[in-house]
Amino acid sequence: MNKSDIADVLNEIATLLELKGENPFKIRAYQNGARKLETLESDLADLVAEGRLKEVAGFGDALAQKITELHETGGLEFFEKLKASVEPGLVSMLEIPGLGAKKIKALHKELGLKSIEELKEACESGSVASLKGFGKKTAEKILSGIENREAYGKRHLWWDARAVAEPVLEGLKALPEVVEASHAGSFRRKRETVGDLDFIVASETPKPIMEWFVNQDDVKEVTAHGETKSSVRFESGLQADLRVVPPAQFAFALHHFTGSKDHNVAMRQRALAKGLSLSEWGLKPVEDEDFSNSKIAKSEADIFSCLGLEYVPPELREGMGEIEIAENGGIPKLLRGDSIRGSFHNHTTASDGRCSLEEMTEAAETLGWEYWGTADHSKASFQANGLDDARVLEQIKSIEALNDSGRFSTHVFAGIECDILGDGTLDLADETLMALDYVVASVHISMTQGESEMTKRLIRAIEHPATTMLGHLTGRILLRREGYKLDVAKVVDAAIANGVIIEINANPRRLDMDWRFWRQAADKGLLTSINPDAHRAEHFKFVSAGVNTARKGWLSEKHVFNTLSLAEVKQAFARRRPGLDRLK
Ligand code: DGT
Ligand code: CA
Ligand code: CA
Ligand code: ZN
Repeated sequence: MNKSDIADVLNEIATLLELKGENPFKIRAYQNGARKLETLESDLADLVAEGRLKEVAGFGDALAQKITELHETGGLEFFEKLKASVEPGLVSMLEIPGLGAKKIKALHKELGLKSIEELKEACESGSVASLKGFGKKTAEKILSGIENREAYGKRHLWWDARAVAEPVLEGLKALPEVVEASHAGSFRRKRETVGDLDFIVASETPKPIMEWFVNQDDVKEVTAHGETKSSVRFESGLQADLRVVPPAQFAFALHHFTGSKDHNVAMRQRALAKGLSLSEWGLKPVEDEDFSNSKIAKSEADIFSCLGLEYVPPELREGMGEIEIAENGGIPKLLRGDSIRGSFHNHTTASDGRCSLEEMTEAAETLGWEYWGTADHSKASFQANGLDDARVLEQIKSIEALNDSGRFSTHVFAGIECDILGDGTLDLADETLMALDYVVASVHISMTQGESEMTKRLIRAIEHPATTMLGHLTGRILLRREGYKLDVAKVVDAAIANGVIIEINANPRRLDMDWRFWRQAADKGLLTSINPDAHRAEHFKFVSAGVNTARKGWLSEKHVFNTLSLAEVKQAFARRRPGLDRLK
């Protein structure tokens, strides 16, 4: 275990002791120990090895022994026993604002409450209010605390977090004391969801910056307000950490707090192999006690280069082998948002979209897109007003008329989001499908099939000659519903074998197929298209969320179909459908 992991354990011990009503001095000793450990500049491994924990950091015998045991074995018998002796539901009650260990003990003893759910019921039924030392007001406060905790406990979509994060960063950058400022953490790594926001600022005068940060308009609660670190909670429930460091330390802190943890571990190992110790404070010879001889890094790129590595973009810092690849100069040139020249899979008023063909085309033209394509629902999605064969043929005609009219410089392709029926057949007649420029095949019905049935179903749809791409592969809705079960590798192989694209559905709630699958799939030859699944013109901008997914999946321009020019797309569609003649 490293320093911060051990500090977490010590803090947890303090909490457990508090719940058991132990001696306050003992409790404080663990809390102080955790803090000391967190700010310890010397290398823990060295101190343990040399038996100098007590001498250098001033830990007492008992604490030094526990830290050593945790460091060497990753566990602690004392801690395990302590944990087992306390009801776990009581520990989680500590997270409720205004509820300390003393009150929790009383609730447990007097009402026999063992979990937050039971506590909630007891508040609602009035039994908490009638308890001595509690009262109606306290019960109400606990209840609202429980409700807030549910809202605060959850993760947030990256897209929603961005709406909060961007103005904060702009605000920070505008402060006169700020030399440099950046996002960090999972937000900077462009994870699909984020737990909290992290900001790193370079400045010699942190105080006014902290003041500004905790006094922002939509801050609902200040959870920490220190000299160099503050944390706040916004109205949305999203929490944000700010750390201010001296300019010379900025690159190191930015790298450290961008993470991921796994990436940092791999980087530290790499540094150690060169006799260096890397941390948020700097990169110094292992044998140095402090960072006065740290290497100088003006940017993160300098840190990587000190370790003989190519620069690794934040999106790739997930501890998935990126260091080894950077060592051999193999980091790809990742896709950029401005390479996107159009998009497929968009809905219009013909099915469940909010904008007409013309309105969507106008918006696409404003974005500078060379083309965009319709993909309204097919008839099996009747709740979305899906199109039957006749309506599809009608829509093709209006699209041709619009293209012929020359009203817009953006070309419109005629496509469909055709339902994949339960048995893997497609929802429209073959002639209809072949009359379209392209077909996005998606599952919206019979989603509860087992893995092997679903896999076979998707492969059958892939093998249909009209299928151009697969829509939202797993059907997941982030933070709400798991995707359906399927064998992704088999479906990917079938798509490659049949020249079918698998989309990155760029709706911020979907981001499906997930970035974790893309690196390997693209290596095998799979193409993607970044599709906004727009249901109104403003949704075209979802494409940027899809670009994040592509970048996290190590994709470059060459892997992405909608980076092709209009002429190239036309050629690709014609190749797939030789001799195709529109039904007039
Ligand atoms: P999140 O907020 O759950 O979406 O994920 P992150 O990655 O933003 O995590 P967060 O906010 O706890 O910390 C930001 C980064 O700082 C994290 O990716 C790595 C670094 N970091 C923070 N705390 C620790 C720690 O205790 N140990 C290590 N090794 N790294 C840490
Ligand atoms: Ca974070
Ligand atoms: Ca954080
Ligand atoms: Zn769909």
